[in-house]
Amino acid sequence: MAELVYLSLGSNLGDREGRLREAITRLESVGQVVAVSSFYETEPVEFTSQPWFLNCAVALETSMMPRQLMAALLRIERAMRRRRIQKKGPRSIDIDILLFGDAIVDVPDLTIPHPAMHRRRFVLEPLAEIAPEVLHPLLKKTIRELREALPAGQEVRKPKPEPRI
Ligand code: PH2
Ligand code: MG
Ligand code: MG
Repeated sequence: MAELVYLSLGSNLGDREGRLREAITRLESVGQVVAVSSFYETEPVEFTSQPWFLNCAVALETSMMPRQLMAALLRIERAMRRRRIQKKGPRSIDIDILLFGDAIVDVPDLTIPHPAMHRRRFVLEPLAEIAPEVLHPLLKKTIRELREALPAGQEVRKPKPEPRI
């Protein structure tokens, strides 16, 4: 049975737009990409002394199980030569699982829903574009409600029209 999964993609090194597009293309081997948000120019948060990111959200239909999906996403990151040097630091590509249907998963190295998603404007702004009414299975609030509850700050700009893929 296929599940509808929401992912957050980010890049702040090199050709950021090209990286997001390449990752989205590679996701076609993991499932069916059913929606892609605009690409947002976002201020780095948590580890702040690094370049601005380009972030987007992707809806993916997949029949993989959560850990299998996680492994597939790590393989894409590796194929795209992501290097892990600084935790939360600059990266060529980052692909995070936000929601996996309404599953709740908490095993070593994998927590779903993503434990920081409701605090991050760079996640909620793109996600609200493609999934405003989707319910966070733990917080029982919609993505739109979570975005509206964010405190001011964390600059997010929407410069790019929706990518045609
Ligand atoms: N990812 C992080 C830490 N900080 N900031 C922005 N704007 N975008 C990101 O994707 C991001 C971040 C850790 O994965
Ligand atoms: Mg991340
Ligand atoms: Mg990650």
